[in-house]
Amino acid sequence: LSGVCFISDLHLSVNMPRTLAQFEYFCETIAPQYNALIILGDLFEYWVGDDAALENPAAQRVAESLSKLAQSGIFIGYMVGNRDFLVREEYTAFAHMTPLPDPCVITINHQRVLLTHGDLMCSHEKGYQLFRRLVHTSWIQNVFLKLPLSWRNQLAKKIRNTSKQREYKTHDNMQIQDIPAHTAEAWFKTYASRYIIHGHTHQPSTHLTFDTTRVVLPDWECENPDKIRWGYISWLENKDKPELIVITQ
Ligand code: OKV
Ligand code: MN
Repeated sequence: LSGVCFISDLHLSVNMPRTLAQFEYFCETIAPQYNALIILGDLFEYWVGDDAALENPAAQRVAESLSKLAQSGIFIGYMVGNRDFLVREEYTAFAHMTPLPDPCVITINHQRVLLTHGDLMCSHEKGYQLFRRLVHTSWIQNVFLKLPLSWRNQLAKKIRNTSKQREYKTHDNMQIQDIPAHTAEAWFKTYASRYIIHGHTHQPSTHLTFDTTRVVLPDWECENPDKIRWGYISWLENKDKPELIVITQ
């Protein structure tokens, strides 16, 4: 068995011990069956700078699991998401991951496959796209990263709480809307790809048209033993299409 596997939206933090344990299990038993593991963002629930990883046991355990995988010869690609976008080279190198830009095109079995976290395709989320442009501005990131860690932690917590309140006010359920069809179409065209693999929307599915396939990764949520959800996309070497695997209990 060989090929590539994809995961995203684990939203790991110290408050997610069971989801973290599930990720460690995944790294020990499933990922080793592939040549490459590609992480498509939101591996962590929040990130305020690579220096914070030193005092974050979850970030340390993730790095340990990934380093073991890398040492066994498995390529680990990592694209940041909308929550862990401040992960930089210091942490990716520490965890033996290779940073990937968002979006990027890879070739599998002579077919162009577009990889993206997915938030950039949420063109209908105007408020979010404004927030994204702000926090992706390099000088604003640099100012933020120069603040003392305790200030960054406090500021980030405030921003998360404000965002949560707003989401609860606007939607009764906290679901992220699916990608608009015309946006997906435009991305397929722009990148001349037959496949798009992404996460972010937490709505795992395979969307087929006559000439395109968009496969959406599941989020991971294993804290409640009666409501477990995790999964990955498996693209085996000799197969011409990917397979979405979602485990729920
Ligand atoms: C990540 C999201 C919190 C969504 C802040 C500049 C600024 C970076 C930051 C602070 C917040 C990331 C880094 C976090 C994502 C949220 C709330 C909603 C929808 C600044 C650069 F502007 F304050 F100077 N942040 N954190 N959200 O807690 O990880 O994606 S975070
Ligand atoms: Mn996301």
